[in-house]
Amino acid sequence: MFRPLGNKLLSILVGLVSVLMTNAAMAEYALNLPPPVTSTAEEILTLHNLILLICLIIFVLVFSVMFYSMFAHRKSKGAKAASFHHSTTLEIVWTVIPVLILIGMAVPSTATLVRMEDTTESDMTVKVTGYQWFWQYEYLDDDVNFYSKLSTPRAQIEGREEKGENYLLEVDREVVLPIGEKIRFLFTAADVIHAWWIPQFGIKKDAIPGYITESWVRIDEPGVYTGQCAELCGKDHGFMPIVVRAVTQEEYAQWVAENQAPSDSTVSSANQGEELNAAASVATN
Ligand SMILES: [Cu+2]
Repeated sequence: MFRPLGNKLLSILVGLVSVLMTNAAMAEYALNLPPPVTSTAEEILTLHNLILLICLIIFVLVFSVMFYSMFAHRKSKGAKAASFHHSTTLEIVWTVIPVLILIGMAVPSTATLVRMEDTTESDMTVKVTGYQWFWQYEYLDDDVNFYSKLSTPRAQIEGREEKGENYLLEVDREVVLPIGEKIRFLFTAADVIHAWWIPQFGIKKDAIPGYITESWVRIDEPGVYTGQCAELCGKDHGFMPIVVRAVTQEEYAQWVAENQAPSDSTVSSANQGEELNAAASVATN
C-alpha cells in the first residue's frame, strides 16, 4: 500500500538532488558568507563560525540526551516517571550553564562591535548619500563628487535581452577606493531611509535623512566588490546597486587627479566637507 507513495517520494528526492548537483545550480548557491576582504568581515565570519559551532554542540548534546532518554526509559520497558517537584541544584545548573555560554558569545561579539564602530584615525572620508534610487559619493579630502546609478540596460530588466553577468550589480560610475587605508564613511539620505551594504566588507549601515551615521573599512585586496541598498526604499529599491573598485594607492591618486572637480566648485564643497565633519563629530560625541 505504501510502495507507490514511497517510490514517488524517492523519485522526487532523486530529482531534487540531481537538480541541486548540476553545475549551474551549484554556482548560484553558496553555503557560506562571501569571502571577506576587510578585517571587519573576517571577524564577522569567524564569529559566525564560532557561534554556529556552539549551537551545533548544544544541538547534539540536547538531542542525544533527549533521544537516549526516550529510548532507554520507554514505557514498554516498564519505566516509571520520577515524581520529585523541586531541585535547587538542577535549577542552578540549568541557569548557570546558559549564562556562561551567553557570556562566552557576548565577549568576542562585543569586541568586534566596538572595533566596527571605531572610526577614529581614519586616512580619508567619503560621504555617501542615498537617493531614490541612486547613490552620491563625495570624497571630502580629495574633492571628488559624483552620482552612481544602475547601468543595466532596460531591455535586460524587461526580459527583451539576455541578462548580463553583472545583472543589477553594475553602475555607470564605480566608487574607487585605495587598499590598505582606513576609509571612514559618513552616510545620510536625501529622501527616505536607504542602507549601504557590501557583504564582503562586513558593512551594512542605514543612510537616514537629516542624520549622519558612520562606518569604516580597510580593504586588503584589490578587486571589484558589489552590494545593494538594504533598506526597502520604494519601487526601485532593488535597482540602486553599489560597486566599489579597490585599487593600489598609486592608482587611486591617479584616479583622483582625473576626477577632481574643477577649481571653481572647490571652495563650496570644501566648506561643505568641514560642516559635515563637524556634524559627524557632534553626532558621535
Ligand atoms: Cu535605497
